[in-house]
Amino acid sequence: MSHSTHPVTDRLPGIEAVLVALLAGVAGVAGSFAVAAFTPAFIAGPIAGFMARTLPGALITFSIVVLGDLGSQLNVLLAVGLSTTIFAVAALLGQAVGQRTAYPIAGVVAAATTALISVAITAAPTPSVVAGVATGTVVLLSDLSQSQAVSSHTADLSAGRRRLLAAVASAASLGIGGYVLGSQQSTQVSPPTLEGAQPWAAPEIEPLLAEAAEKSLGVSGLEPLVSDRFYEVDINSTDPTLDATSWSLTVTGTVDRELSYSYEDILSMEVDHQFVSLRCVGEALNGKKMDNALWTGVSIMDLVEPAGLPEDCCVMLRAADGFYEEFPLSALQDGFLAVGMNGEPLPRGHGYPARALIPGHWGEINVKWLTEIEILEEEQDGYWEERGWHGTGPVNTVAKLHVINTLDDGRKQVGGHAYAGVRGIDRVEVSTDGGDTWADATLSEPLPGTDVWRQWTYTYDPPGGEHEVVVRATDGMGALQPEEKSSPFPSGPSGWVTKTVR
Ligand SMILES: Nc1nc2c(c(=O)[nH]1)N[C@H]1C(S)=C(S)[C@@H](COP(=O)(O)O)O[C@H]1N2
Ligand SMILES: [Mo]
Repeated sequence: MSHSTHPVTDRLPGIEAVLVALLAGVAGVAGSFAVAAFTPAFIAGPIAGFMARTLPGALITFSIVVLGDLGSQLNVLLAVGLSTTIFAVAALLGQAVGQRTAYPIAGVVAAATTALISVAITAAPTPSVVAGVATGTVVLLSDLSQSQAVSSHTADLSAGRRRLLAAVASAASLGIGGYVLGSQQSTQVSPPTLEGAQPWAAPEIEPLLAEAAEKSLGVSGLEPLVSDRFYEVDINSTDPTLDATSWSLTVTGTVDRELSYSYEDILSMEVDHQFVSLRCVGEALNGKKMDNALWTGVSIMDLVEPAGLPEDCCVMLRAADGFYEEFPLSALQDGFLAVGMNGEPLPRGHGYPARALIPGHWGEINVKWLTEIEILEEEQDGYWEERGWHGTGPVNTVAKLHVINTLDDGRKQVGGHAYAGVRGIDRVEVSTDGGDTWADATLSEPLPGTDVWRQWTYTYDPPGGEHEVVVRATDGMGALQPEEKSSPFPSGPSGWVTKTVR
């Protein structure tokens, strides 16, 4: 094969070169995914994060409030597209250099450039090298097949076709292979085995989980009191992968002395197991970003008090993913540092190795992947407050309507969860006539804990035809949930949930 026979007429970047480059880019992204899966080492991870951090707050708010989960999916899709384009530029560069020399180095240049760009963005060598090899392979194979076509005196058109076909075939197989490999990877991190320290496996856990199962109402389709699928909300589309053995939690700022705790330090402290519910300030009124779990952890005050605290003001919690949230020092009093969830080490998606739980407050200050507790003398904005949200305060009272069943006898059964943070839930009422008349719903028996949701259910004979079901909760202070509807932005959704039932 002789590369000197490259058609010199092929001006770059012709449509064909661009297509080959894009295919090579697809293979490169798949190669990165094959090794990194959905971790920050995946090329699209940091790019999606960068976009989420730098796009205008109004656009992000629109995405959260109007698009919901679709918004973050679009962001990931956009990041994958951008990553493909970036690798395609590397492939184009390879082709351009390859054309100007007598040596078959297009693939090598494409591979090296891709790997370099990837490592600069992700700081992860292995997935970057694999991405480079995948990109380079597509460029190399398309290059080879073209020179073969040319040297076998095939017509120019056919040479171009063969080149493109080789790129399609190699990119498709590398792409599918990479996707399958990446999807099969477990991205859960297992904690280091520390002798005698597995507080999430304590004997108290099983009975508590059993209690939650028993107290859950037997309403078909209603999530039990300990959520099957706990929602996740993150500023990044890939979760950090922290190594607990090198992780530490520091107490800094205006303290008498700064402190640092290792994972082992925390696991050897006195632990407690608490049911705590979380709800995201940015969720829809009847959304599903409200859940409950049994958490294992230690008191945050036990960690910060030895540092010597000032009289007042604030605390900033900082995390390994670049997230930070600030709130009054007083809210830290009942703060809990969780290392376990439902009898398991804290899952990566929920903050492994450790997260804060601040009872009664919106989800956002329950900082995951916690690395620093900074004591402040003056107020500062947190990540979401810089973007216009007011999500550091106590949650709004809500009764959700998630289940509408028709029973065998023709009656309707409705149900959901009610939550009011540390105020607790005392009562849930249901109206089946659009709010004219009200009846009490049945509530699940309360679980131990100060910040736990309850389930409610109500069964009734449906009036003929369409009717309006309305639900409202009364908190433990006797306050009725306000009727007036408000958007999640900026301080959380409120209003009575209403649904038309047929
Ligand atoms: N480090 C970090 N902590 C975080 C977030 C984040 O993006 N990064 N999201 C917050 C938000 S907005 C919410 S609602 C809760 C959600 O916790 P979950 O994902 O465990 O349900 O985590 C909070 N803690
Ligand atoms: Mo949130």
